[in-house]
Amino acid sequence: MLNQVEELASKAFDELGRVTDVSELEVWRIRYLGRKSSLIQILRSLATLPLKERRTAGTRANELKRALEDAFTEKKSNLERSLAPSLQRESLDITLPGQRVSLGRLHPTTQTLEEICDIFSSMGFQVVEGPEVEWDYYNFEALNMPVDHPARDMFATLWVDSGTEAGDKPMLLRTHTSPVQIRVMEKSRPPIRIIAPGRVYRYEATDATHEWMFYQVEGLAVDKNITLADLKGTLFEFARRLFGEERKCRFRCDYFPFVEPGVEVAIDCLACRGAGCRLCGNSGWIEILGAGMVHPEVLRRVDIDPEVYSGFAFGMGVERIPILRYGIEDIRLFYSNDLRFLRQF
Ligand code: FA5
Repeated sequence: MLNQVEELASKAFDELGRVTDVSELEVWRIRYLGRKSSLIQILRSLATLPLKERRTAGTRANELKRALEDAFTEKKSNLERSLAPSLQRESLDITLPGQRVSLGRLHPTTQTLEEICDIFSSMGFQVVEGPEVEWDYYNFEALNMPVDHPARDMFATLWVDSGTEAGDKPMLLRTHTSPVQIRVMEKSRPPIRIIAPGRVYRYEATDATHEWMFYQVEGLAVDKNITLADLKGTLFEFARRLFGEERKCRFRCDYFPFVEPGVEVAIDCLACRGAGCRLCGNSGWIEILGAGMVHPEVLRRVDIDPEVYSGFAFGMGVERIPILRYGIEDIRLFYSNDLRFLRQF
């Protein structure tokens, strides 16, 4: 028993010498002084020893316990003392005022897109997306604009691959969100009610109301008995919710090969209240979208029978909405990364 106590003593002091922080010291304390430690087991088993041996072993074990306790206390205060300066150095002054975190904000286009999507979602339209790099087939051909159709000139195109090599399919940056109509109708059957927000690209000179990259939101509804009155009702309700009751909305005939009849919708210019200014090109109106009844040829191409089903579609320019609302003088401000402009929204 005595040998066991001596062995334990040398191991414990040896290990204590290697302890470098308070958490290691706590592990050491549990190992050598804790309730389940060998030393406490030895003290408990003393009663089973013959009297003589009990005395010598007991005295030595109790001495060791005291010595270990003293060594523990001393080591603890040494460690705490060596820690004090670094704790003081690292301490926080919680009375100091904090550093202001500057808040970012959503781009005005993103804010408008969210608003548009909320309005149409509440009318039962589902939000879907399509690719920005698109095949000629979806951007033009399936929309009733075969190769050499003059209406292709309405959409000055940025080509990715003109498809001149044999077997190559022409590929482009989509010039409008209307190709999403075809992608949706290829995959689903009526009733269909979707909107498709996204970027579009045009190879055209920029001015106060025209960018070469801008956002559109496409809308499409196909079902039995859909009429132009449904299109008007939907767009008037949209304009009323977005711009308020007092805004004026103008429907005029327009031509798009993928709708029949086609219309153009404009809102009275908020900057000049219809009197005419630079922003509205002195017309008093700003055109925000093109629309119409889906052409029977387009429905036929995606195997939807135009004798049974009809539909309306629209494509709206997103930036023109904040332009109208806030009287922004130039669309080019949106993507020129001038924080003084962007921070106003
Ligand atoms: C189209 O793009 C058709 N796809 C719209 C459509 C969809 C018609 C479904 C019928 C049925 P348009 O080229 O007119 O049409 O563009 C639609 C809207 O996008 C315009 O009313 C205008 O608000 C906006 N827009 C057009 N060109 C520009 C441009 N360069 N910069 C900013 N906005 C533009």
